[in-house]
Amino acid sequence: MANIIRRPAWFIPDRDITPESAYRNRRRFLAQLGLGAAFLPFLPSATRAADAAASARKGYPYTRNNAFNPAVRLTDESVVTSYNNFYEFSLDKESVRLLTGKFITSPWPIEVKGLCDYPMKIDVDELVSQMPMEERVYRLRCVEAWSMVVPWTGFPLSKLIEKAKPKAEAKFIRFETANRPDQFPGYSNPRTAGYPWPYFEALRMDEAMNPLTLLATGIYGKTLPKQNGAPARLVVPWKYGYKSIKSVVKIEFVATQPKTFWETLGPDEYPFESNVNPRVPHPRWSQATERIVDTGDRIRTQLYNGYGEYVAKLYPGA
Ligand SMILES: Nc1nc2c(c(=O)[nH]1)N[C@H]1C(S)=C(S)[C@@H](COP(=O)(O)O)O[C@H]1N2
Ligand SMILES: [Mo]
Repeated sequence: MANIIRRPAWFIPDRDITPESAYRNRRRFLAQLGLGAAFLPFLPSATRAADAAASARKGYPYTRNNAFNPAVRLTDESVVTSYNNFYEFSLDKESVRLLTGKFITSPWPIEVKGLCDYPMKIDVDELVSQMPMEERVYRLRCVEAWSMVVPWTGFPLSKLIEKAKPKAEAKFIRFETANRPDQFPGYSNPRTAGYPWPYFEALRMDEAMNPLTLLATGIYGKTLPKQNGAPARLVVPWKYGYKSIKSVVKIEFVATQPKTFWETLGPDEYPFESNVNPRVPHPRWSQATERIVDTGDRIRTQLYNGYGEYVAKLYPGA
């Protein structure tokens, strides 16, 4: 199967990147990638070498699983990494990336706790080495009515849940983002200082176990940039983007439906379930169509963001 995958420009086969070849022999490494000398001036060389070494160390890129591919082109990587909602940094999407300098994402222990037989605290790198990593292309639909198509790298959240063995009483799963007042300028920005930090989200257990639900640690064949939720974030492609919580440090099994960050701020506008649905307008705007961020094209929004085949059964009577 791997042979028939059409590799995008950013796809680098594993065998071409080892930490040594990437670090010690950068020129030959870049030549192997087909990047000419003309490419070199665009980034500081230390950044290039360090990025390549870090990606290689973590085994990126992983093989793409084409089972869920939407029949649409990928959004440009430069747009996905520079147009971000991450209110811990800024309300302004294009500023987020520029404000992540102080954010430390390694080491990154993730705590799995609550109603389960095997609670654990595990570093994200260790988790990656234990989990079945793969790449998947999903649509991402923000409640603000824009959308992207992103190649994520990660593993099905169900695999981690199975390891923790939740008890029968565990009906929901709650997630929390890191709490870093000194690293998140949004905590002290007067417009967002009053928000109920740290960011928190939750899913029903059957939603969390659905094969589509990923814990992502990468995009475009590389580790996640900070602005996209490094080093690990949730991806729930049939729900509005705010359910896909970034920079997760805590995962907790609970018996009753937890509150979420956005539900706390606006229960009528951001309800717990928040499935993408073109027929249910947001109280202040229509959800019938969406704007593709890089092209500006407007397309019709699909029920469950086009993933009904996999998730409609979770919502009988909807
Ligand atoms: N911790 C945290 N997670 C978050 C957000 C946030 O502000 N903080 N924004 C959400 C929203 S509204 C969207 S649309 C997506 C955006 O993900 P992206 O920047 O990778 O496109 O992240 C979601 N996860
Ligand atoms: Mo969003």
